[in-house]
Amino acid sequence: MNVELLQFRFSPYNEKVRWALDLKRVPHRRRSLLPGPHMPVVRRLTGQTQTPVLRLDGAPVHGSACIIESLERSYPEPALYPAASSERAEALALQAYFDDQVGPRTRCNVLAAGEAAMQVALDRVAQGAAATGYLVGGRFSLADLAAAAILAPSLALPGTPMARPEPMPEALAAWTGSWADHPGARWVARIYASHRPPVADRDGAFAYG
Ligand SMILES: N[C@@H](CCC(=O)N[C@@H](CS)C(=O)NCC(=O)O)C(=O)O
Repeated sequence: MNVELLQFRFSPYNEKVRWALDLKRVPHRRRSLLPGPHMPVVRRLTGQTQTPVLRLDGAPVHGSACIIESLERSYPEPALYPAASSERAEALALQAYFDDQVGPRTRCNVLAAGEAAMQVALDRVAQGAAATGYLVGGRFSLADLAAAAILAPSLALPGTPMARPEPMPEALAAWTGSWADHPGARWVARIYASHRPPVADRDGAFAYG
């Protein structure tokens, strides 16, 4: 398959898709777009303007959840969806919570709503993963990937594709620093360290083998 990702480099939704591509070792190209000038390019392909967009043999798919669903069909191994249907439903519901509730709110990290959403989300992962280390079914799944990627921009995660350039602006350093000791933040760092393949985050062709 000819696979091309149209992306923003620093974006949790794009990071979800990159993580899935890297985990499944899908040979692909990444095309980084500049916010603003990306609009006509993305609109022409998908009728809307959000990234990520994945072109699978030319056919564009948009929305990180839809893209990962397409990848799961075309590249089933390693599976990100749990095999049992009840666990799959749980993982998809957690992904929807992080994509639709947590991501948009924590983006406004200086506002009280952003802080409250971050607190609830970190508590939720800390509690959800307390028994087995994972959110669903005792093994790494879409739920862990989505939670970690969406929480990553609010945490300092040096050495990962979501690391922030240093030095961070003061307000951002204060925001990321304020969560550092939360068990949920430590869980995100552990998931990144043990399940995010360490590939270079750059444009161009990715060939695995
Ligand atoms: N629900 C979407 C959210 C995607 C999204 O918010 N993308 C942002 C970047 S983080 C974007 O491309 N914004 C530019 C625009 O809307 O024109 C997904 O899961 O892919």
